[in-house]
Amino acid sequence: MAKNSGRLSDKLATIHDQRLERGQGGELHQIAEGDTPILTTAQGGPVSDDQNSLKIGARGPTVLEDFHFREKIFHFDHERIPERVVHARGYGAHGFFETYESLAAYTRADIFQRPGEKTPAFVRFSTVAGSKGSFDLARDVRGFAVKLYTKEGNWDIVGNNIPVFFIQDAIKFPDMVHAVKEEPDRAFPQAQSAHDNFWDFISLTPESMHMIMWIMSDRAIPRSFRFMQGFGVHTFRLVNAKSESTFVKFIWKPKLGMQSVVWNEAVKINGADPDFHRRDLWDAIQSGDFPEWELNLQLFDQEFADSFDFDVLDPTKIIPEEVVEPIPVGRLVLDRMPDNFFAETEQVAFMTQNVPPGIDFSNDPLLQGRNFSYLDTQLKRLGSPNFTHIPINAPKCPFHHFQQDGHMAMRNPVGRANYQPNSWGEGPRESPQKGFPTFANPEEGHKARLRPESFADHYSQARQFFISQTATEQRHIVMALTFELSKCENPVIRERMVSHLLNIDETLGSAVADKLGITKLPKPAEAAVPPRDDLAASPALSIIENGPESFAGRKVGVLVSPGADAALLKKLRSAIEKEGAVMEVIAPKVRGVEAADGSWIEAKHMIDGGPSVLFDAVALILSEEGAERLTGEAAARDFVADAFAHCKFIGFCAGAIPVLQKAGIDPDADEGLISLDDPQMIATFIESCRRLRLWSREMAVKL
Ligand code: HDE
Repeated sequence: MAKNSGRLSDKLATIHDQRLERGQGGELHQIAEGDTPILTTAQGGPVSDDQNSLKIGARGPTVLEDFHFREKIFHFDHERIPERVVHARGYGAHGFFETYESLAAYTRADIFQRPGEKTPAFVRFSTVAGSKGSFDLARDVRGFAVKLYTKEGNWDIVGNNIPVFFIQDAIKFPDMVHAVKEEPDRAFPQAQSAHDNFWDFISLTPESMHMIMWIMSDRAIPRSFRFMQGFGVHTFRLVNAKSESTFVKFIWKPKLGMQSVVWNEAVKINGADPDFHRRDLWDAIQSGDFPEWELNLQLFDQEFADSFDFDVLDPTKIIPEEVVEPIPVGRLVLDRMPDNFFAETEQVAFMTQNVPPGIDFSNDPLLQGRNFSYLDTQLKRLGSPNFTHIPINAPKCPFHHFQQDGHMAMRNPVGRANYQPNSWGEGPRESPQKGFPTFANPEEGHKARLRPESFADHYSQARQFFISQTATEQRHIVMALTFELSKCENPVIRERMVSHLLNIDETLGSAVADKLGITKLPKPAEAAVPPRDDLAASPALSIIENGPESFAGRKVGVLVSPGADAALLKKLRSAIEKEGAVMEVIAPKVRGVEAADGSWIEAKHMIDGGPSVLFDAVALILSEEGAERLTGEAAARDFVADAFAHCKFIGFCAGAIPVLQKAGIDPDADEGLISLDDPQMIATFIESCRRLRLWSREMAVKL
């Protein structure tokens, strides 16, 4: 900080530099000069002036000698590292994993030996298609990558919120990713699959049909990271101390239940708050409402694998929960945000090949390809083979090896011996007993570029997913497909997609065709093997069927006006908070409003900045006069109209009725509109909110 030297230029430059500190009572006061650390260069040299570069005279040229300026700009110029090719936009948090019971019978993995054992964890959630600065509510798969710092090395479960993938062989990944990202000539659209290239590739890749059902479903527009499931996708192995292997699939289930938004809402959230998901995680953790997931295992043996309808190595297939029941084995709690986004969330390096002894791979060809890819990508992004020296990537258990040197080496071997075997008695040695024991799976065959015939059924599980959805969710799939395909300029691509949909479900195919204005249905696509229609519906696949039991963790937005009923608002707040939910007040002005009883109601948002799409339910506590004024405001009308159209529960007092009416809503339209004039009804409002949405309204509003 430049101190006053009496020069006019210093005064001009430092006029705003008042370092403020918050006192115990929350008041701000200026920090005393002696308490401020001295600004230095990266070399540690104290800086005398950080406001003016070194010049010949006040208006003369800048001199090369200004090492402070040079270093500062040099460092700034190099602040960016390449963003991830996929999953560029992400948000992470620290936490821990707690083991419920010993799983020693299945795995020797240290993390699963002792009940109650807590293992530090870091999780990064992400979207796949968009760039780092894209919006959160893209229709997209979400990454769900978990790093567990176990006592036998880091274990990364680099999963998604969808249990299947687009492709069966890793060699198709670059094509798939090129196709979904912005088109190379025009460099748009950003973070959207609704364009020709994506649907061209998909319609020529029938193995993607199961995944298409998932990403056209509400799974691809989650309400928040806290309300989505995570999946390891591939079949892995657990290996016990006797070298016996059990196949396993990993599933993370959110304690708060699943929840998604509707598409019209997602589009508006992206405008109102592009950081909706990261803000949600930040707010929850900062307020002490720590999100939690249970790790579930689906365990099965070779005999089951041989008898199952599909190949367990095929990553476009699931094993329905009704067929192999998931067993909860521990919980993941996220309780701390990173101190610095770049250092931790941006630099964290997940790798599928990071597995501790007791966890092993299967031959899933997608997993095998990933095991190659992730190491490569870290070198490109982090720029040095020493990326494990960055604290977020370093193991938290003791580690010893002879790797040395390279860019940014922070830890080199100590002593004379940097090799082994050596006669100096120095350094670590391998341990056949404790070291990673690769499962000795017998392998044989001819070298060939082949796709197994057991991977050939591309439609049956897509159909199973579709028929497992509620009518509301099926409608959303139809609408999503229609929206996406309507953005394709080439009608051939639309028709080709419809020909696949007809193989999945005839009503689905014809509904989409109808909405796209395709009058003559194409023939169903040629299928490698006949699609099956005998797979039973799996209720576990529906979000609506697996929603929460309470409204905890959700948010109610309450619109107030001057003259509002403060007592009613207070009762509402206490009921909402008792439920474990959050209430936020929206007012015509951000400072808040004066209530009828003269008290002051603080607001968090002004009406234009707090649209109802940011909340799970809304309430209107308005005075007659306040409502009258709000009826003239588009933002207020949109607030209620959107809440209604998105099937949200709406609590209101009598004064608010004109605003409802102005937005075209009959206050008696349905059970989702709840009068709060009788405070007893607050309980009814909260109980209704537990259902999250009044889906029966959807047909009436025809979004
Ligand atoms: Fe990834 N993936 N992936 N992926 N993936 C990356 O690694 C790759 C796949 C997933 O928050 C990259 O560090 C290949 C499936 C997540 O940092 C890269 C294939 C699943 C993340 C890469 C796949 C995933 C990534 C880019 C096909 C779900 C973000 C940056 C064989 C099970 C992790 C990076 C984070 C990131 C390669 C397919 C999940 C390029 C080759 C299937 C959650 O290495």
